[in-house]
Amino acid sequence: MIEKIQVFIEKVRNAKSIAISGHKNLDGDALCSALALMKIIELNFGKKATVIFDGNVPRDLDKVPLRDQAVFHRNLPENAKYDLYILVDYGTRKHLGEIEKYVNAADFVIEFDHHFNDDLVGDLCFDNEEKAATSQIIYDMIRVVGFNIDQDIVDLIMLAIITDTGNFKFVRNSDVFKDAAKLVDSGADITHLINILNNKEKKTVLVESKAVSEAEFFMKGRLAIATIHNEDYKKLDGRGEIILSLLGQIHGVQYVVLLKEHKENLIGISFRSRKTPINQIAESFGGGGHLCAAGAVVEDTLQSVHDRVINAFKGM
Ligand SMILES: [Mn+2]
Repeated sequence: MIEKIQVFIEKVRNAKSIAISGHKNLDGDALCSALALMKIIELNFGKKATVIFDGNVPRDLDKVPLRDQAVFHRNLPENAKYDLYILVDYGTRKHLGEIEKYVNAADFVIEFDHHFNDDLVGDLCFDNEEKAATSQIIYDMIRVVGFNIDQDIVDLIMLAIITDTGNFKFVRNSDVFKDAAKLVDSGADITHLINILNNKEKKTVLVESKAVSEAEFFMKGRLAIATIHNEDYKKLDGRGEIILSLLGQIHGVQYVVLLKEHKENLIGISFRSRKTPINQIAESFGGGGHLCAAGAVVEDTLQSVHDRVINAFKGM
């Protein structure tokens, strides 16, 4: 870790221009880890790194500290080039979207990530799949080096943990709580930070609640399927995580599926399971993911995908 951090410090110190990005369609961990790193570089190296994103930033992240510093890639100056590129929480190369060309053009790439990836993009990699959030890897580095931090950095690291653990529901080890305890001691106010995230548009919440109230139930109530038609999909803003979570709270429901009609004949499917792995079902639709939380995008009609999903669960 120390040797790698020394390389990190040297590369940041010598870079003339630095960019930082997460995966396309940012989530809380990707955005907040990127902004935290930007502020660390500013405070400790006196340099301005540019946070660049592709895709959408959900409205619930609008009020996170320094949000206005993140630049949509199309708003960059023409011929923008960065000699040092830092990737955070990016997943795999195919999740980079349009920023991949800037990453490829950089002289050196550093990555911080907690996703499984067998094709690392970085020349210097701080990857740890055990971490609940990428921001925890950055927090480790802060403490090893003794980097100066401020309230924004503390809040951003905690926000990344809060969002990636679903408000601490998906915590896998005590590491998260140790980091969270230190962040609270450093001034992070969890109630305030969760309130920052309560910032969705009304139309989004109405679409989410409609999908829940119109959900269908199969296999004696063990399988719930919610559907979002294209006209509502535009109002969704994000992945509809709360639809899956609400249906999963119902007594007896073991599996929840959310069908999202991105456009005609292009259907996003999210699969959730309480216990039995469903990643193979996602794979049978050309997708993948974690054992109990997976997804796919399928070129087919909504009705056909709906029927294929019910078939895929037969015998479960
Ligand atoms: Mn993450």
